[in-house]
Amino acid sequence: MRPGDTAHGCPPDPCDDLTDETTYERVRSAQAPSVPPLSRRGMLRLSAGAGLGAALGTAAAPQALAAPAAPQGLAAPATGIVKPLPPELFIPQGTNAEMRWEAMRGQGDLTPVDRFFVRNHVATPRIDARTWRLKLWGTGLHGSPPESRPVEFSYEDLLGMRAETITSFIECTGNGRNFYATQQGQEVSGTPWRLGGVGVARWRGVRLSAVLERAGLTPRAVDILPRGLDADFVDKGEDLGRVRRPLPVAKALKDVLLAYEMNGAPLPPDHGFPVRLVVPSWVGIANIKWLGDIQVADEPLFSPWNTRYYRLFGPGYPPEGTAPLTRMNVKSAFELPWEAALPAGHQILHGRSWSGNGRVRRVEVSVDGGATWRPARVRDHHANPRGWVRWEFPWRPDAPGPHELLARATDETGASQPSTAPYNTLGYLFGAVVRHPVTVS
Ligand SMILES: Nc1nc2c(c(=O)[nH]1)N[C@H]1C(S)=C(S)[C@@H](COP(=O)(O)O)O[C@H]1N2
Ligand SMILES: [Mo]
Repeated sequence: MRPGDTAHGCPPDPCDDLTDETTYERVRSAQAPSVPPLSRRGMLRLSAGAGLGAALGTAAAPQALAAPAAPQGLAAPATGIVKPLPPELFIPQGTNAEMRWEAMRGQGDLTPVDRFFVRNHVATPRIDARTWRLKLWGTGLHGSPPESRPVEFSYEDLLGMRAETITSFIECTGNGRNFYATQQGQEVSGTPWRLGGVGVARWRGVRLSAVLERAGLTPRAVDILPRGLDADFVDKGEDLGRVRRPLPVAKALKDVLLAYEMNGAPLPPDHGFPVRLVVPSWVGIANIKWLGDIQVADEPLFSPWNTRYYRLFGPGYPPEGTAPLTRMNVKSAFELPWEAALPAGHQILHGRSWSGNGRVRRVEVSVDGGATWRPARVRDHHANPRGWVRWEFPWRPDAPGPHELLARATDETGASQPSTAPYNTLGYLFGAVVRHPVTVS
């Protein structure tokens, strides 16, 4: 199998590009006409790991795959996050940490690790790379009947394979969720991020396609299910098991990386050490951290992370939600504190824009509440399609007092930022223009 091959056991036409949302939706809804959150079918899929437990000769699959637990003494503070979270760089969000946008002011293209946002369902696990193994198993691999052993890769094995480097953003699907309430008066559930649930890093690692190929990917494989080694996620008393989210083989072969380095250093514990998935342009949840195993299947796979979460639910959507979300949308942010105090007189405003659809082509700024717009000066015109562009906008405030700064970007597909975002109960994909309050004195 090579990246770009389309033979995955289905006619080329609908399987051509499962990274295309419309195609993905069509193919997936044909395969699973109705998959309500945690349906019986989903439950059966969820228990499919038992086959691997048997393969490993152990009673329970999850334990069999778990890396050595962290010594309790090393446990991080209450957040479960290991790195320091200085208040000038981060806004605490429960088990997560949001980047303050003013922390990007004066930075280069990349988000330094010390300020990269953290989104953890549970605490950051401490994993020993010497004993860690990545296990691939399932019906989508050659010679991998349920009773056979998984194909294993050690950390050293991966370091010994051809390395590839990509610069890509990772963004939480709920980034901007706060504005459903504060700008649109709509109640949604989930972490109330403003815009700091995003970061751009240079990721180095091995192509997932190379590892799948070595493991014996068959043309019949359609979905893979990467799973983290962090503890089970419990949602309102219900144990949903370990964080795992299916990914179509077509995307897996296209541009997905098994990353072991971030910005030139080994992955930090909070960002997935020893190895995480980097799934460019897609919803943050696809980028599974602390990767332990990957199921490769010749049939569609389901987990709570593509059935009850990471779909759009609410009025106007089917009861089981939309198809699983894939690409992120267009967003823009000013490199300013929220409610910044700005001087009177001439100044340059700075910001960044990004899109899961590809390059940002144009950015406009409004300083009069959206009545008039003027183009910002985009600095990174040849920007890589998986990153963001930096832009500048000269401004001389007309009067002291409160102002709202608005920025809106348009990407290479023509997608732009509307003035309101379509409501969905879980508050995903807030892509509307954000009204950034500042006070001039
Ligand atoms: N194993 C595991 N992988 C995970 C998560 C998690 O909680 N556990 N969170 C996901 C979500 S929702 C996001 S947005 C990204 C965040 O990556 P970061 O913490 O490195 O910024 O990781 C994803 N991968
Ligand atoms: Mo996320």
